[in-house]
Amino acid sequence: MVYCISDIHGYYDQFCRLMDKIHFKEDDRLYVLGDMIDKGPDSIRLVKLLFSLPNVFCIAGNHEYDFLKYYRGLMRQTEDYDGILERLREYFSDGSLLDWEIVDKIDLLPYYIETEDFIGVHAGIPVQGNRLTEVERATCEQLVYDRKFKEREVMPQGGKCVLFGHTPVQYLTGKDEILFYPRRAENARSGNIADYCKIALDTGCWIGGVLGCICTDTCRCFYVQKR
Ligand SMILES: [Mn+2]
Repeated sequence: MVYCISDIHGYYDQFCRLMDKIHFKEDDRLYVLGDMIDKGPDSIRLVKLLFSLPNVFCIAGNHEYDFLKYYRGLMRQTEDYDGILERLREYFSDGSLLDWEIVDKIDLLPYYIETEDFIGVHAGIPVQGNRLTEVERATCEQLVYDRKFKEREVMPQGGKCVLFGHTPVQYLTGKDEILFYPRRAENARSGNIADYCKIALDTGCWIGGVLGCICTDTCRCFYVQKR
């Protein structure tokens, strides 16, 4: 099975409980749509786990992007690499776990993923009217900070379903659950991802304590609550 999640924000324990709940195993795949770090207690512990699993594919969100901006700023100031690593460790509540390998892996994250069934981005893809622009031509900033894509009236027709995070669904509907945008009203409960133009995945685990993921093969959603 293929799963997708976003905005885990350092909630390592909750993420592990969610993976237990879906019985995530070696022949499954998980796509993580950015904002793995910041806010929660275990950012580095979480990315170390994600980067160590061959069937987990991560992209960058605005929190990884902002971290990389800070990192590049330090690199311009000094060649004292031990000092830079020290400063980077102070960036995270569990920063003592940070090493150069993790910094390099964050630096190498892509900014979107595309499968046979969907496109995954952190915040959104620029649209012209109700047409998606080509995701490979968007800038990293557009993909991680987009403010327009989440809006209800943006219903891109044609092309693959777009999965995105970044804005807690609570801010859109008041509910901590994954939000589906069907292409046509009669498809409102479809189990086929092609029947949706976009799906919002950020359940806002750092606000309401709910972390969710979707199985993109069935459009079933799974949730765990903060303990
Ligand atoms: Mn974000």
